Amino acid sequence: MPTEQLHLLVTGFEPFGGSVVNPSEQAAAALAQTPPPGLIITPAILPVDRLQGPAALLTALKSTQPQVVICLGEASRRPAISLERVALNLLDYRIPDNSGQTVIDEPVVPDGPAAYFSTLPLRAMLAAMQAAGVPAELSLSAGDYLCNQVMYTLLHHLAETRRSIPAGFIHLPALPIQAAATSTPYATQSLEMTLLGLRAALGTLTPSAAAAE
Ligand code: PCA
Repeated sequence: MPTEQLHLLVTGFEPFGGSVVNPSEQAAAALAQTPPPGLIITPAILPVDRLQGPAALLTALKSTQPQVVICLGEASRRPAISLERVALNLLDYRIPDNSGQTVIDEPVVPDGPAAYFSTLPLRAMLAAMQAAGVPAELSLSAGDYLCNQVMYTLLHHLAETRRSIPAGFIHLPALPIQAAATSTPYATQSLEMTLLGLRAALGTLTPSAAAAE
């Protein structure tokens, strides 16, 4: 008997801020290559560009028509996987994007709602990651850079198109090789540990979790 499979879009970002790797790019590719049982994962790597990043997300969303969307990004210097609760309608880039563009105190969507909540099962995902022995936490906000912009764009698009599928953003710690490249090392997480956590989190998604669409 064929078993029902859940289609996920999992996005990552290209490297940024002078780094040559991004854990989110590697994690999205690895998850798509070896997905947890019952899941079919389409990966998409987004440019760290204020216009092209959100546009690439919307293109991937339209072409894959997923039942769940999980966007991944790097939050270097955070010691644990962060399940983002809120996307703010605010851009205030602390560093330029990869095209050299900076945005200060602008909305993601003019006249859009102030914020959107993640619709992923965050508490269940947190519990699953911690049970797997992976450092993880809930995080109030995805910040005010590209990751927040993509999370807001995602949730705004789904709201505007009246699609109530589980969707949200997860920030990942930097990889050890990134801290090794600096003279002031900081807490990191190996890709293996990150993937263990993400696989546990994805295991909380069942076809019934996405049936609300
Ligand atoms: N992290 C950045 C943008 C790209 C990424 O991986 C952020 O936290 O906004």
